[in-house]
Amino acid sequence: MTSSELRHDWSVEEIEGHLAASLSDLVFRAQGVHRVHFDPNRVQVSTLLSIKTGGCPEDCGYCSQSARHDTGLERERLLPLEEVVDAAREAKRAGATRFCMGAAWRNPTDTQLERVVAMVEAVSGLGLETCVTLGMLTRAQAERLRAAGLDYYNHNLDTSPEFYGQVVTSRSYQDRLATLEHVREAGIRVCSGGILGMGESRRDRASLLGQLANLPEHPESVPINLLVQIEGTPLFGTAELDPFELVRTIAVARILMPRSYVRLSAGRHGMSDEFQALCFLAGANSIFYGERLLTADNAATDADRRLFDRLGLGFETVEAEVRSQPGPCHKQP
Ligand code: SAM
Ligand code: DTB
Ligand code: SF4
Repeated sequence: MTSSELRHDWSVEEIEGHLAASLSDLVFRAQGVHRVHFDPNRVQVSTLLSIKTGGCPEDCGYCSQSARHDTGLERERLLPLEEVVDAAREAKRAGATRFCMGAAWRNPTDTQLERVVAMVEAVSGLGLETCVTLGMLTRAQAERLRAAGLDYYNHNLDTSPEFYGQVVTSRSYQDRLATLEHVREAGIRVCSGGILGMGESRRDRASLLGQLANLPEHPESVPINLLVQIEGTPLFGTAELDPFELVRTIAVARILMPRSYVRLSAGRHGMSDEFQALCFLAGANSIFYGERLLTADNAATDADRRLFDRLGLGFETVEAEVRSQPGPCHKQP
C-alpha cells in the first residue's frame, strides 16, 4: 500500500463494524496489514521521563498531576539538564531508541520551551530519537522545537469528541486538534492516541479512531493507553474495561493506520503476559519500557525481557525504524 492509498475518510459506522467483528477475523485482518508494513517480531521501545511533575492547572479527569485533584503527588520543578541527560543515557543503555519527556503544563512559556530545547538537543546528541509532550503549542513553538531537531511531539486526543466533555473541561477538543496541526505543519512527526477504560462506549472508541485516522496525515505513532486509575482523580473507581475491547481497538487502529506504530502504552503494569501477547498479535508494535511511566508504575523491565523472550520478540533499532517509515524529518540510516 502506498501512502496515497491510505484512507482518511472512515465513517464511525464502518469503524464500529470492524470493532464488532469476531476476534479471530479481526486479528487475522490486522495481522495481514501489519505484515505488509512491519517486521511483526520487532517492537519499538520508548522510555518516558517526567521532566516537570504535578501542579498542572488543567482538569483532565484521569490525571495524577492536575492541581485540581488531591492525589498526594509531590510537585517538582523542571528537572536540571544533567538529570535528564543521565536518564536518557540509561534508557539508551537499556535498549530504548526513543526518549520521551513529559511536562505537566497546559502549555509551555517561551522561556520554559528554551529549557526543553536544550534537553532535546542534548538527548538527540546521544543518538536517541526525541519526543516531548508539553501541552498545547503555538505554531512558532512547534517550529522552534523542529529547529532543535525534535523527532516527535506527543499530544493525545484522549477520547471521542462526544465523550470528551466528561473527561476534560479546561481545554477543548478543537484546542487539541489545533496543536496537532501546528506540530504537523512544523514538520515534526506526530504521536497521538487516547485512553481506554474511562467509561466510554465502543462507539466512542470508534469515533476516537476515526478522528485519528481521518487527520490529513496519520500520526506516525498512536499510543493506546489503558486508564491507570489514580486515587483522588474523578475517574478513580471507573468500571474496568473488558480486556478484549483493548485488543479490538488496537487491531482496528492497525487496520485504519497501517503504517503507524501502535503503542500498547499506559496500563501494562498489571496486565497478564497473555493479554499483552494478544495486543501484539493484534498489531501493537511499540511499548513504553522502564519501571516508571510519568508518575505511575510501568511493567517491570525484567518481566518485559522475559515476555519478549517467550514471544520471540525483539527490540527494534533506530535504523530499522527509519527504514520502515520515511517521515517528514526522515533521517538517513
Ligand atoms: N500535560 C501535557 C498534556 O496533557 O498534553 C503532557 C503530559 S500528559 C500526562 C500526556 C498524556 O498521558 C495525556 O494526554 C493522557 O492521554 C495520558 N495519561 C495521563 N494520565 C493517564 C492515566 N492515568 N492513565 C492513562 N493515560 C494517562
Ligand atoms: C501517552 O500516550 N502515554 C504516556 C505518554 N503519552 C506521555 C503517559 C502515560 C501516563 C500514565 C500515567 C502516569 O504515569 O501518570
Ligand atoms: Fe495536566 Fe497533561 Fe495531566 Fe491534563 S494530562 S492534567 S494537561 S499533566
